[in-house]
Amino acid sequence: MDKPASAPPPNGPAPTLFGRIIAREIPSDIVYEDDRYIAIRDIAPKAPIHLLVIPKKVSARVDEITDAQEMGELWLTAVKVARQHAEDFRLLVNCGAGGGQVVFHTHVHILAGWEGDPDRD
Ligand code: DGP
Repeated sequence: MDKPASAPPPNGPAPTLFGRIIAREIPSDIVYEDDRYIAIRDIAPKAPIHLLVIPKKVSARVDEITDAQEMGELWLTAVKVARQHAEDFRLLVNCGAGGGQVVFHTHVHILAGWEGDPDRD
């Protein structure tokens, strides 16, 4: 009998780029890891310190996370990792292509390390 068109592929959904980094299939500079999150250095840094905090539980975009505890834990982890690298920092999430998202596996950007005002010309 044919499977319905909506059935997932037999081996589950294809891993995301960040899923492949978590699985060590793609190398990255890992700065933090626990059983639920990983943090890596961004490959194209937009600040002297540019890290990405990535939940191991896959969601494509941050607005798919509807559980307050899960959302809170993501932000608490981002703050914890940020504080390991800088006293002052910026946390940023791009949500959807129109919001600048390129990798569709939820992640929080940590940007830091500027000398003085990051928005100064
Ligand atoms: P976003 O636009 O929010 O989806 O940000 C995706 C970020 O991921 C972007 O700043 C560049 C970074 N990135 C893309 N590919 C790789 C990679 O293979 N390794 C690492 N470390 N970062 C990557």
